Amino acid sequence: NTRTPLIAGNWKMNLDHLQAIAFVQKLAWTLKDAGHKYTDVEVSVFPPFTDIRSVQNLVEADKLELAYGAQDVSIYDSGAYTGEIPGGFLKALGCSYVIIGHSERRQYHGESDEIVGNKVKAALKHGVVPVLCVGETEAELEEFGPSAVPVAQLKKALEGVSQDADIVIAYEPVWAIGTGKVATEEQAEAVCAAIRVALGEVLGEAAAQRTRILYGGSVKANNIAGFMRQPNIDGALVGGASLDVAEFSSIARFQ
Ligand code: G2H
Repeated sequence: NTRTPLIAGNWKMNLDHLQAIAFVQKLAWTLKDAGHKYTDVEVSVFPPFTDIRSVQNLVEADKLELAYGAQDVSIYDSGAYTGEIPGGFLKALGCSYVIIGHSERRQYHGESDEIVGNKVKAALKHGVVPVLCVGETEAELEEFGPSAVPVAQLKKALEGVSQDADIVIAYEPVWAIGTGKVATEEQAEAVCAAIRVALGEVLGEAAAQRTRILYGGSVKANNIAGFMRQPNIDGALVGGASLDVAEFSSIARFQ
């Protein structure tokens, strides 16, 4: 396939803007030293909102081969929505991507499939690529089997999205997030393959072939290679292991 792999570092609520500057500088040097080619594997970081301007300055000043994005976006464009950040502001800060529907937002902030779908549309409207997260809890896995819940979440979130939309999907089994419990390569591949079939049904075959599907959930340097060998896994959304420069840059090299 011709999909460029994407290694995405979801910092969650870690690293303030000063730590972010030090981290991004070190990451860029480490990747460069290792001979990393951005055109072969795209690397993106997802810092907290308050870090994005600092990351932008650094990336632009030093012409770093590094993408960045936000961890959430408002469904609104502007107005009286205290605490919200709209897609237009992310675009203005050079964000390529925005994570949408992460299980932590679904769980702790009550984000429904409908809200997630509206956020996907809000991001697309402003030219920011949504990284749409789907995944099942352990109880859902037992009740409905491996791919039913992620596929249903995907279909709901993509209602009304155009066939030529540029999106990324991240399959993150909730039972494997930050728990150290990793899905096997075969388990992850089976769900990602089912997601690709569903993408074909909703957005058409061309979109299904073009769209990158990432695996997320306790990805580390010592398990990335196995995931990247799978035909339907095009990268990883990395949480804990994205906070360590050496570990994250190893992951970006699949080793
Ligand atoms: C899943 C993942 C990144 P971790 O949330 O989104 O985190 O790699 O820590 O399981």
